Amino acid sequence: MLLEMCSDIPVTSEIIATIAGDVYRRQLIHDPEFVRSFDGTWDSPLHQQVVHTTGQLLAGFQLGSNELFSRYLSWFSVIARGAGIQGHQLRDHLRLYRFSLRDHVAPESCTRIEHLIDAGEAALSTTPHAVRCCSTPKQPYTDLCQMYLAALLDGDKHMAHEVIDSYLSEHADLRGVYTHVLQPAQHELGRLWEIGKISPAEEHLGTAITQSIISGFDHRLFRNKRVGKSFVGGCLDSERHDMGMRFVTAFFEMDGWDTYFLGATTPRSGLIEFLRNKQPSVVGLSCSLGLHLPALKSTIAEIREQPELRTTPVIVGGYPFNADPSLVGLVGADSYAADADRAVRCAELALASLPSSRSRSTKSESPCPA
Ligand code: B12
Repeated sequence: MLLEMCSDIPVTSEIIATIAGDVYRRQLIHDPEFVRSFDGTWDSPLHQQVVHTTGQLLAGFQLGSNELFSRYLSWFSVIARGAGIQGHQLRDHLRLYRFSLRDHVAPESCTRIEHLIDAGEAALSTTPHAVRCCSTPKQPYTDLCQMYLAALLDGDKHMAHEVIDSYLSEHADLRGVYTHVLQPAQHELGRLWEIGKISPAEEHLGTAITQSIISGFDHRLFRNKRVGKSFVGGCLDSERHDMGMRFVTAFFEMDGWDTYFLGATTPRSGLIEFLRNKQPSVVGLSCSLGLHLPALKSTIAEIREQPELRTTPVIVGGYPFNADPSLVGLVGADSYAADADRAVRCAELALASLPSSRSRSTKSESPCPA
């Protein structure tokens, strides 16, 4: 039976698994060397990566965004080339998605999804296979960030704590440390992992050190005067990247908001119930993987349906939005900020622009100004 897909009905994990399973089987038959190279080099096996790719493709289809899949493919091509896979093998691999979609998806949806693959293929041949280096924070943080990153790469937690503690003992500049030291160091860990310069274990270790450092900041966040506003921040039920939202809630806390950070992988029903009980001034949702965007969109729609939350601004942020801010409107959020430093201002603007009785359908969604 051919699957009917439309942008209103979420693509289930079963549909993704069906298409991905088929693509993977075809890949094994067509070019087993591709599978061997990938599995021998990259940290997640190819069949898991094919699920990821299928999720990104169908997320692009559901949201009506060509850009999402093209950008994902340019990321994937870095990984694939790192695994020794040639350009023609990559293009053949993409062709397998076309065959599989034709077998499983009704013709009209299939044609639209194939347009995304066309756009992605074009991006493959024009994108230089390099990733943007994030290790260039502005002065005066450059040295500090380099020292901190070196400590992370050595797995030296004592040195990492020492670098941060000694800076903070002389400068009351917690915001600068978050924005210009810890964040770029984390992004750089991601870049080094992506190009195969460090292993997943080294990336995990560095991340664990940064997590332990920010846990020690809690007592510095809580002493500001309260402003009588509240913020609930969460990540969706399959989103494990919660570091960004931890930073964001820290900045709200420093500005005197009462914050509730729900952590990674918050189940949707629990999130909605929590929001209905708490009725915060602003809700923030973080998303790092493009394939989670359709779930983010339907979660925002469900928040809007709750009478208690009808006028509550929902702001979003994370890796895919930084790559393509037009996704903010596509998921139905009120606004977005590129980093924690801008998030509070973004929430305040969203609150200030609330008409007394607002119509969601006519409201314009836009990123906050820098
Ligand atoms: C650490 C990390 C992990 C950790 C997460 C630990 C944690 N507790 O957060 C672990 C190991 C779990 C992980 C897993 C995976 N990861 Co990862 N991960 C990263 C990494 C290296 C750093 C993330 C981080 O710490 N950022 C630091 C914070 C402070 O920065 P930030 O997230 O950008 O957040 C800021 C802004 O974006 C914004 N913001 C964020 N959220 C919000 C929300 C609101 C409301 C607002 C206003 C603003 C805002 O403000 C934040 C603070 O300034 C990134 C690299 C990167 N460039 O992001 C990859 C990255 C996001 N991961 C990636 C991948 C592929 C994965 C995996 C699929 C790997 C795998 N094969 O298993 C899994 C998926 C897990 C899942 N289901 O979610 C890719 C995604 C690429 C893509 N095109 O999709 C990245 C980009 C790495 C890379 N360069 O290849 N990962």
